Amino acid sequence: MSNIKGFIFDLDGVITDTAEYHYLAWKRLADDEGVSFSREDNDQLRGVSREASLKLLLKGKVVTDDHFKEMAARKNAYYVDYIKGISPADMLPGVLDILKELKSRGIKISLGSASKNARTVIKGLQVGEYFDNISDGGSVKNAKPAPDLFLHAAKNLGLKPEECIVVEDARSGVEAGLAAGMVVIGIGPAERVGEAQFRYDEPGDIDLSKVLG
Ligand code: B16
Ligand code: MG
Repeated sequence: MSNIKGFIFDLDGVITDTAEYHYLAWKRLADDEGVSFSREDNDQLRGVSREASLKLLLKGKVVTDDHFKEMAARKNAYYVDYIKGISPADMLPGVLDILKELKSRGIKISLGSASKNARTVIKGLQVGEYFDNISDGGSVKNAKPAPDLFLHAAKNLGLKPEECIVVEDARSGVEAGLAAGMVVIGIGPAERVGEAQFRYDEPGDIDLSKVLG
């Protein structure tokens, strides 16, 4: 894999674990609306955009466009409140060392997150200096599993897709990376990310020597 010149990291589940805050915010909205919502339901929303998540949460319940938009905004307001306290201590173990090693190897780094709050989270984690580019929920129209977000990231790094490795914890993200023609490192169980060329249980387990050759 010596042709690799860039890494594109997903955010939630790879750099930090914001899934718990997404859960608390969706749960609060579901309680407001009298809709049932469990942790298992939340796991289906991993890597899924805000609007697509809300559709899944509503489980077919019919609502007006205005009510839908208001609910999406309300969930986000709850979420933004939860992530106010994010600090460097919220980095997943070992990830900072990986970012440092990639930098020392001269490899470019991008974020490739579905979240429109990605910049706020990166700022809270205080790791902005490691990123040559941030592609987030506002960068492209088609969300994962479409390849658009990762192609946007590669283009902004000035690299070809085949020169990039994507690190993803969501099934939709692994599909997006593969559809973009990139090498994918899946984080999590094989049932979820087994389609990726490499798989590790935790992001800190990534063996860069093995992946980069
Ligand atoms: P927002 P990722 C994703 O982040 C989350 O996994 C997913 O739960 C969330 O709905 C999505 O971002 C959109 O987030 O509402 O903040 O725009 O894994 O792509 O970094
Ligand atoms: Mg993720």
